[in-house]
Amino acid sequence: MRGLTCVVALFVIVNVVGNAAARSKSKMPNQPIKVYYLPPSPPCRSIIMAAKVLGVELDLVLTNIMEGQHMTPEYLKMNPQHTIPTMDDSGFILWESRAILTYLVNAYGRDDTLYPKNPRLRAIVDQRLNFDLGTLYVRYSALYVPILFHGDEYNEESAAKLDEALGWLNTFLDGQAFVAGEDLTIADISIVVTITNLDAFGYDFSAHENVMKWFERTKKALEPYGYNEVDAAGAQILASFMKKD
Ligand SMILES: N[C@@H](CCC(=O)N[C@@H](CS)C(=O)NCC(=O)O)C(=O)O
Repeated sequence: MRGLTCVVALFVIVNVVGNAAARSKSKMPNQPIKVYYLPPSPPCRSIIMAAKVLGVELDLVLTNIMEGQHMTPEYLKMNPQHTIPTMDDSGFILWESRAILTYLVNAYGRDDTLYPKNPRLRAIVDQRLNFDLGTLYVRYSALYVPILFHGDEYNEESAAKLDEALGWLNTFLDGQAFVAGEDLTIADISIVVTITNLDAFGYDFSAHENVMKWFERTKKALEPYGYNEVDAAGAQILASFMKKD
């Protein structure tokens, strides 16, 4: 009986260790995750930085939307909405950068700091991501897309709307280091690309002191994960569109 107990105990130990090994193995994709991208694209930049933070290898597929490479039948079959970034993780296709960010942490995060599992902490990250998607990035685009891509004049009304959103971001940052609390999360990685663009375009956000300080903090935190070569460099490409004529 004693012998049997030992055998059972040994089986349990081997199984637990085996499962743990399988779990830690399954933390990395079987093959590099394909991401269809273009270097200046802000949502693509956030994905590339997040993957670097997670240590997940990407297979970056250059997709020049200026030349219609996102409108081919193959691309439309994969993503009928024809946007970049689009992710292909061994056949699992996903677009919308914030959905990709949450997927990457859920699937491959070694811990949950970037996207906490605690429902209330996670809800704050989600709120910030939704604020970015539905408000900040929309207002940024309303001001800058016409300037960058249609050569339009600076629109004061759109600028005031953007500044109002930056004011809200400034308030979120009252008394905390990052946009969703004391730790860097995917909400910071998503929001920082917009702020990097504003910085590259010479937008004066000095009235928003918390945003200024957070921007410096976040740049520093992301420096080892491609802030300069991915995010700042991409924003400079966009800024060069503006200076063209
Ligand atoms: N909300 C989307 C926006 C994606 C998006 O609009 N990407 C632009 C490039 S930055 C694009 O693909 N434009 C081409 C198109 O929509 O046809 C995300 O965050 O992924």
